[in-house]
Amino acid sequence: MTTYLNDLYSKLEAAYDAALLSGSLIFTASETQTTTETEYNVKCEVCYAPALALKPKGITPVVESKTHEKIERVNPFLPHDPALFVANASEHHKILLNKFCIVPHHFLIVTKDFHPQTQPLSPEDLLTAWNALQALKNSHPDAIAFYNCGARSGASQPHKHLQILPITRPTPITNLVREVIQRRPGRKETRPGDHFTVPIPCIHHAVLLQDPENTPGKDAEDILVEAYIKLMDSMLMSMREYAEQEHLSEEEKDLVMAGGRASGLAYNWILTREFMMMIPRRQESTNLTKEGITLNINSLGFAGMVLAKTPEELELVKKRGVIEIVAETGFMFGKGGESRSAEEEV
Ligand code: B4P
Repeated sequence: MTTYLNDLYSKLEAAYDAALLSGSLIFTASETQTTTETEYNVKCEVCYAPALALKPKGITPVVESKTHEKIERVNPFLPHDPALFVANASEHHKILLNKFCIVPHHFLIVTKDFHPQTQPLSPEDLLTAWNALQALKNSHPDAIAFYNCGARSGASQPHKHLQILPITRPTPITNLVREVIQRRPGRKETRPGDHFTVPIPCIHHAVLLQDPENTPGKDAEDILVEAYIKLMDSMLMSMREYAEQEHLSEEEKDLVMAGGRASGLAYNWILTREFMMMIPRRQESTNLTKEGITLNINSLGFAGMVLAKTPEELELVKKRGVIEIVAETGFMFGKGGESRSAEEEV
């Protein structure tokens, strides 16, 4: 394995402690509540962090003169704040601490040069995320990597960055995947390399990853790239099928097909040491309620973890359930009559 990530956790701890002490990093305390979503056989999480409602949104006003005020977008990753730098992660990636974290040691894998967040992941991006998860496997075996790709994916920063949440418990999606792939009488065994889906009512695809140690002729990069291409193909095919449904309006078809063109594609991507998953996004936020409430959803939503910043948002998630509200930001099955193909049935 690459030497870039040697002692990753000790480096994260040292950088985190120093950044917290100096005020360069803002940790927001939160309260996590669990929802039991019996229809989907999963317990999900709502993380309630009211203080985050005050966080700046990536736009910094710069006063140009007394008469002209210019709003300028500042890239927080180029140049980065040295206090948030942890280590280089590869020749072309650096690790930065998430300045606004809820989970301690939450970090970002950022390209050293500017690349847009609308770009697909490169083989080196995939391998770097994988290597980081491997580097944490003793301290955080259930850590999760994610990428919010494109305009409707929940990304707030346009410079390419993957994120890793070093959590000590399996996320709801990891639990759901483990449940789905479990060998059971009457159920087809899911083997490494197989494609599968979980009971989430919107288009998504997942692949159970092969173990590079036990897969002759393939290294980790081959396995990751193969899985990524397989998921991308399946996702685009599902979106084309979705757009062909007769009951969809022309506007709706355009929206789906825009997603099918690389420039308009928005999706969430999740990686653990066990599986990779991709979920195309139809919209950035949940549908506006009549009370005027809407929640921004990023990849963590599809990991079964939603962030609520106001009591009203918390109430909405608890009332409707995480899976239901998250799914409406993707391309839902059932709503309007569309169905899964037989291959996708769990
Ligand atoms: P993006 O992909 O652009 O967006 P995001 O993760 O959805 O974060 P966003 O900024 O929209 O945060 P939100 O309030 O929804 O990622 C940008 C990343 O860069 C973020 O992690 C951001 O915090 C970080 N960042 C911004 N400025 C920075 C700087 N100057 N230096 C370094 N890093 C910087 O959510 C707030 C945080 O909570 C996010 O980190 C989010 O990932 C996390 N979160 C969301 N849901 C969660 C959940 N259920 N449980 C735990 N954490 C959760």
